Amino acid sequence: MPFSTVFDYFGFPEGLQLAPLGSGNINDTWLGTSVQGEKLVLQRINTIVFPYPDRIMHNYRVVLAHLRSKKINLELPGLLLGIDGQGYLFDEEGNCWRAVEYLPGSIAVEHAENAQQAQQGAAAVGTFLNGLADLNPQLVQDTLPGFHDSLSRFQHFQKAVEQNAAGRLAEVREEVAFVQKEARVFQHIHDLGLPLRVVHNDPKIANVLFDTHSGEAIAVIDWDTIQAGSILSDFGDMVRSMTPTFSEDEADVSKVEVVLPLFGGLASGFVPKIQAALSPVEKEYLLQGAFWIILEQMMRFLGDYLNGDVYYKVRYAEHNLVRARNQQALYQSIQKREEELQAILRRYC
Ligand code: GN1
Ligand code: MG
Repeated sequence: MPFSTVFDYFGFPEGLQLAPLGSGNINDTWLGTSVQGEKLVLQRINTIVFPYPDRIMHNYRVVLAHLRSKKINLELPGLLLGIDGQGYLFDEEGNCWRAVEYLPGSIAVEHAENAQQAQQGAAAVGTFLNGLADLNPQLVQDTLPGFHDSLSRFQHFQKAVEQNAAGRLAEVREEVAFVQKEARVFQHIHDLGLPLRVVHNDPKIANVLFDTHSGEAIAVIDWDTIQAGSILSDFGDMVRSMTPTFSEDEADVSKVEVVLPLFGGLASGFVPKIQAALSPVEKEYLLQGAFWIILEQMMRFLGDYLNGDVYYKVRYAEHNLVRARNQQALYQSIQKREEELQAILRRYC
């Protein structure tokens, strides 16, 4: 029974109750509540996706120390260090466990309910990234080498199409053709020669915690993907998750589109927090980050569907396909509104 090893390692009190928490697509998360009502977050890291937990922990410490030294206006949940001070444990079954502090009175959402929430969420991510803007990227390690290297991901996607491992190609030819046609976006991004920075790499709205009562965004969580990358991809992931009124799981694609007031909220929250740190090329091409990341996400879901659902957790057979079509609809709506979105962005940078 792995839990007893985990309990001993972290020194959890007897009687701690575990309940599933959150909606992560990769790791498993539980909320632990002690008999006295104290809470903590326990996670099982998917080591097929994250083969280097030691790097995750290294980055966590570096980022935590850096942000704490700045006294930024965000909660920064600490790690529980365990008996050896490493903060992670491989159990007898080869699973990797770690635990972090719980932030009381906080909730996560799957999409923005209104412009104010988008603004709050994006401002928190802006504050977070601005705090990291002067952190030397060489001080963090690649937890997921090539994570947003879309050119390489595209090669893998092409292989998945060729191999057709799950025999699903015939039903998704149109979606495959769409990705192949739009893939020039990846080359364009590559050719911009964007500055490398320490970024989050997964700042979707579900990774921002809001205060249950005031609705204020109080923390940016899920730091496993933090490594050197581009600010455009973080901007893109916010557009992806904060500007539609439905989550990536919505199957009715007619509902999935960029909502201009939500985009306005996002831009007005994010840009002022980070503007001073942005280079001219980043400012000019910020919106390209949305095309990049939404297409990349469509390709990742579709590729996983073709491969037989080996990467993302799925709740039903068509889940990855539904997500891919959802991302396609969002991408197309951003194409349609590009000029308006650019005009909104220009108001802030
Ligand atoms: C995964 O595990 P989670 O839900 O935080 C994925 C992200 C995707 C996201 C889509 C390591 O994040 O890249 O954008 O699903 N994380 C990894 O919701 O692949
Ligand atoms: Mg994540």
